[in-house]
Amino acid sequence: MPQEPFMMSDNPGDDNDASLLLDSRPKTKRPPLYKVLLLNDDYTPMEFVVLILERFFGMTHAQSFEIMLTVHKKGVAVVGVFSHEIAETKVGQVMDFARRHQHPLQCTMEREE
Ligand code: TYC
Repeated sequence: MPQEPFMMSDNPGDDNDASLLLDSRPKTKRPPLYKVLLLNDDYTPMEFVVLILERFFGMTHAQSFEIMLTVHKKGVAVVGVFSHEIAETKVGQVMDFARRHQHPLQCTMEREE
């Protein structure tokens, strides 16, 4: 049976699709950010938590001590906000370091709203 000649304009999503001309919103959606959380426990030494915050989160000794005390008193604190990949790396570094020193310290990540 006879075929219509192929026309570029038959393709949906091609340049003369009216919806493309009307939809002029710039696509500026940023990737989600992730909070890294440190959890309290009864066994990990305070100095060890301070060392972790200095080593992996670039905090001063004073900042580290303050955040460590917040976790100790409140049970949990956000210790940083990062891209998914960086947050995963930080959680991995903390969990490895704690495990190697046989401390039960827990570190997790959570998507920021
Ligand atoms: N609660 C612990 C103690 O009394 C100290 C501690 C602080 C542990 C923060 C974990 O994320 C933590 N030795």
